[in-house]
Amino acid sequence: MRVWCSSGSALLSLLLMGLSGVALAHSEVQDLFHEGLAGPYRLFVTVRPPAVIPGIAEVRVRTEHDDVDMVEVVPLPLEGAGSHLTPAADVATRSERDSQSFQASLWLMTPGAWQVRVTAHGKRGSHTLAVPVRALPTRTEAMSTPFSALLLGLLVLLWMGAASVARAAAREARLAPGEKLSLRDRRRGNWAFAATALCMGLLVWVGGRWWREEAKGYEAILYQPLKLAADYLPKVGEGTLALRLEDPGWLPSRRLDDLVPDHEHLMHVFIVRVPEMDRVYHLHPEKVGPARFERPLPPMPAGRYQVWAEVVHATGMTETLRTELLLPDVPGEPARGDDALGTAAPLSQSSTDSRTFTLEDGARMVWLRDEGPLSLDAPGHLRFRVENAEGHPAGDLEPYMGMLGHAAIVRTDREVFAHVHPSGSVSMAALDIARAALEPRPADGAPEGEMKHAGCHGAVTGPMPSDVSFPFGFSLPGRYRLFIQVKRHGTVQTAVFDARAGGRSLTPVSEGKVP
Ligand SMILES: [Cu+2]
Repeated sequence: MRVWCSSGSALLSLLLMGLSGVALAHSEVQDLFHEGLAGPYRLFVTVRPPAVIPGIAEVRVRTEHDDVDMVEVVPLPLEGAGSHLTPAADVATRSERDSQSFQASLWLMTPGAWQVRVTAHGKRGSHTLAVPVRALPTRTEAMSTPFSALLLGLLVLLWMGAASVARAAAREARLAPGEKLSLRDRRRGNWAFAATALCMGLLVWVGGRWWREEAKGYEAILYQPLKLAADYLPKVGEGTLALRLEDPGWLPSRRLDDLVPDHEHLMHVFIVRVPEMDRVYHLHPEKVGPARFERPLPPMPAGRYQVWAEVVHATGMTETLRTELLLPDVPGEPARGDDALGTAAPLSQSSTDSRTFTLEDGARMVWLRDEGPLSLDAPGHLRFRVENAEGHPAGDLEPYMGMLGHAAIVRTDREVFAHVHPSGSVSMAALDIARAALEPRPADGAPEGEMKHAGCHGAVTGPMPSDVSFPFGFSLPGRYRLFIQVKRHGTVQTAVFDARAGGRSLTPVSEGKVP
């Protein structure tokens, strides 16, 4: 910053930036949430990853109890040699308004899978929690017109100023006091003016080229998710979904054959009919070949569908891939295994503020929330209660893929998608990788799968509960639809809620106006 303000060359680079019309700036990124135990301390960690890498991740930690004296945070690669070389940790600053909240900023230097280790120090000792974080350069931003105009004005000023100084020097430097300018002096001055202006022009042109090359270089490392191609195979069974992954070539180290299961499946797919979002399908395609997955479809009405597929690489890098799919009426087969489906009122006919939903089995799910739109940047718990027909808490929720509930939170313009669990929005598989380096592995024969997830990922032991909650916060404004899935008596039930984050509208919004 010092150099920026004091040196002419920095001003020149600023001007060159103006000419190229591109600047790198912060852009919107969905926050990550994780709630878990660091020893005896329950911590709610929010990470806002940077949109530009190297960049700064903002970390917020809230402790459930008031006996934590200090919180330290440190970023590490999620796996590989770097994951064992812990640099010095930063001490998080305690909030003045809330003594149980801490905040820190961390540099993430390279794109890929990272983890943030959070250590809580207090009366009950020092204990650490690891939170996986994706560091992805996602965007460059164009410079605003007023700023471009300002820089262009400064450029012209500097250009003319330099040329005028050269003219004056060439014309008058050697004149004695009081001596008049000769025609020759004037000519020499004009030549100096022209030559300097030309040199400056050349400098600006070379600088502009250099800047564009830099911008192009950066654009080449911008994150490109794996490409997803979806096809409908009517001839296979009653209709099958075929998915194919393709690597657009982003990081040479990314592979298609290294996917690992995340809560028991290699791929989780959410299919939502658009634009009304009145049907949702949560399917788990199986691998049928290299980068190819298939799954029989349940009965589905004809229409246009948005497909989100979630995969996790062995590196702990999670990716959400998306595509669209046009379907005719699909005869389909009844959903099997962990596959589930749900229906809801079309977006255009529903309120942006719904609190109860009648489940297919006659019970109802209630969203325990405050009045009005949801606050932005206010991480907390989205709480839901299942009540039986008599209006009493049902007390019969069973683990579904190892967890008490699964939530898909979708902004209605489909630009934001989050798959959230009672432990947060970080991937379970990445969480296991992060935790493996911190904890001794379970001994051979220790219960895996459902019980492991139930114990580790915020589910329950003892009597079955009625409530499920998801640590989450809305960091981007807009209208959202929430698909909440729980399992009762062996059947998955899907509830659908609508909400607006930020803004004020609580009236029904028609499709043309969303979000
Ligand atoms: Cu899930």
